[in-house]
Parts: sequence; C-alpha cells; structure tokens
Amino acid sequence: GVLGYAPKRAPRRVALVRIPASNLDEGLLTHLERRPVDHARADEQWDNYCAALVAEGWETVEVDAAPELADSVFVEDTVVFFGDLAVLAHPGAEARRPEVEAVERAVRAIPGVEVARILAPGTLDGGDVLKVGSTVYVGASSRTNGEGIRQLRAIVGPRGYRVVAVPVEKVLHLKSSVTALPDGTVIGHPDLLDASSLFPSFLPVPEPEGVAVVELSDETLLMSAAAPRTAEMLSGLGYRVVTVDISEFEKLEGCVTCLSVRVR
Ligand code: CIR
Repeated sequence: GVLGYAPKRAPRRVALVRIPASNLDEGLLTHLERRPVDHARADEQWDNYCAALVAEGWETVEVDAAPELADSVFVEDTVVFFGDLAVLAHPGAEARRPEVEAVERAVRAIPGVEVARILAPGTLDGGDVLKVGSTVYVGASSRTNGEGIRQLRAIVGPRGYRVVAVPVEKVLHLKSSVTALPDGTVIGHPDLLDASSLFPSFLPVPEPEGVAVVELSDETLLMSAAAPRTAEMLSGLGYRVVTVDISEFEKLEGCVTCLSVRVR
C-alpha cells in the first residue's frame, strides 16, 4: 500500500466458550461441600455470561458441546493463548482430559493459530496460568505439576515469556486466588493466598469472590455479582465493572474467568 497508509487491522477479540453439560451437577469438587445445582438457572447464567462478552465487543466461539463431561463448561482449563499460540493443557484431573479434543478442533479452526501441547506425565490446568504482560505466573497446584510447568516454560520461554511458578495449596487453581487488572496490578484475597509476596504489585480485595476479574478492555472488567464491595472498590479505581451472576458455577468451584478463554 501507500507508505504510511497501511491498513490497521482491528485486534481480534475472540473468546471460546462451551455450553454447560447435562451432568453439570456432577462436576468435581475439591474444597467445597456439594450443594444442589439448579440446571435451568445455570443455563440462564451461562447465556447471560456470553451475552456480556458479546455486548463488550467479543466474538464468542462455541466449542462443541460435551453433554457427558461435567466440567466442560470451565473451558479456560483446557487451553491457554499466548498471542497466536494456543497451548493445549493436559488437565490434572483425569476425568477432565477428554475435554481437550473438541477444544483442539475449535482452536485449529481459528485462522492463524498455532498449536502446542502439554504432554503426560506433565499436567497443567489453564486455571493455573495468569499472564501479566510478558510474565506468566503458573500455579503449582493439585492440578498442575512441576513437569507441566517445565514444559510450559520450554514452549513459551523462547517466545519472550518468563514463567514464574507459584505454590498453590489453599485453593483449586492459581486464578481462584489472584487475577490481574489491565495495568498489571495483581489482585487477590489474603485468606486464599500462599505467596502474595511473589507479585511486584499486589492489591488485596475485600471478598474472596472478588479475586476473579476478566479484562474485557483496558477500562472494563467482568466480575461475579457475589463481590459487590470489590466491584465498588475497582470502580473507584476508574474501571467500568460489568457483573454477572454465576452462583451455580461458583458452587462447582468455578469463577468468572473459567467460563471463557480469550484469544490474546
Ligand atoms: C474442577 O474441579 O475442575 C471444576 N469443578 C472447577 C474448575 C474451575 N476452573 C477454574 O477455576 N479455572
């Protein structure tokens, strides 16, 4: 084209989602007591979650339904994106490993995406991976092992990412205890954290359900409706906060991040 007038491509804003399974109520539990899940309510909450992404300019790509895979709605655990590189996870829970196949198909259908994978005996759940700029915090949890972390380091290290392992014992996944604001500040709840001192810029939030935020843009955050005081605090910091009720997924140890994977 004419010098100086190269068309700028709008950044791709695509998020993978996966409709709840019919046996959602059989999802794995590690730290919580089982409580009855209202299926109709879960479906409605999932629809609203997807609608919130769309309303904020995200295109949702649905991974094929897996009616028998109880935890498949928590699609974030199955793949992590590093720009155009998709790293397929090898879930720590055996029951969740069959989820990855259809996710791989969905990922390969996105133009320009390259695929790498974590292999046995390595295990890694996407819920343990928190990207902050070029730093990748990875939870060493009951789901993600040292070999999985080594493999991730070998895959993304050469692409300019620094992998920092974080011990996780009090919660299921690293991102059940911390996530990051668009400016790189890591937010978390002190009761859930094993090692907050690892983060150079850390801000405590008042509610455990408030630790999970999805960055929808530089100024917009998606959060659970279960953390009103945290929402107020973050809106006081200048963010626009969009809330969704995800109570049925919270009963299964899921949070607002685990219901989608953003390609970024
Ligand atoms: C599990 O135990 O695997 C599911 N019941 C919950 C997964 C939540 N995922 C996440 O926090 N990333």
